[in-house]
Order: sequence, then C-alpha cells, then structure tokens
Amino acid sequence: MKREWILAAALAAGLAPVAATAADAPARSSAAAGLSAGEVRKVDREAKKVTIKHGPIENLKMPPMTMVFRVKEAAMLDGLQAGSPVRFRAEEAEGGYVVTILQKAGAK
Ligand SMILES: [Cu+2]
Repeated sequence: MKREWILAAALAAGLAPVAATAADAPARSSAAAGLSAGEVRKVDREAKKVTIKHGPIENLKMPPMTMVFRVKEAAMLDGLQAGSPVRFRAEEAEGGYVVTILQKAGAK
C-alpha cells in the first residue's frame, strides 16, 4: 500500500515537470510578445532584405547569429540603418525567413 503510493507520487513528480516545461516555453516567448532582439547590420530596400545580428529567436529555435532576412514590405525598413537596435518577429517561409514585425528598439 505504502509502496504503491510512493510509486504514484514519484510518477506524478516525474511527469509533472516535463509537462510544465513543454507548456512553459511558448508562454515565455509570448510574454515578450514573441519578439526577438537584434541590431541591423545592413538594409537592402530594393531587395526587401535586412541583415540582422540577432539574439535567440524562440519561435524558430534559432541561436544568436548574424543573418539575412526577407521583409514582408520594403516600407518596414524605413528609418532603419546599420546599427539600429530592433525588435522583430521572424517566421519560416519557403526559401528562408521572413520578418513580419520590425520595430525600432529604444536606445540601449
Ligand atoms: Cu538566425
């Protein structure tokens, strides 16, 4: 009797944290509105591309790096230049990654 109770408790203790972790991950990124931090390295308005040195991108499970993104609209690049701190949302699309939200971040 007692042994069964301990087994059940151990199972519950073992399973609960796993379930909580899986549920927590999306909650944490949406807490930050799903935006990632970065710094613009290059703006190519004509090609609708922007190079961003970015921090971790949780929704794409991407570690920090510098890379080129396509942007949905060239107008999203208005007011941005190399060195601009930004917050952005990127989504995986055919043939690469597309920035769907791009905001100039406050002074660091
Ligand atoms: Cu990247």
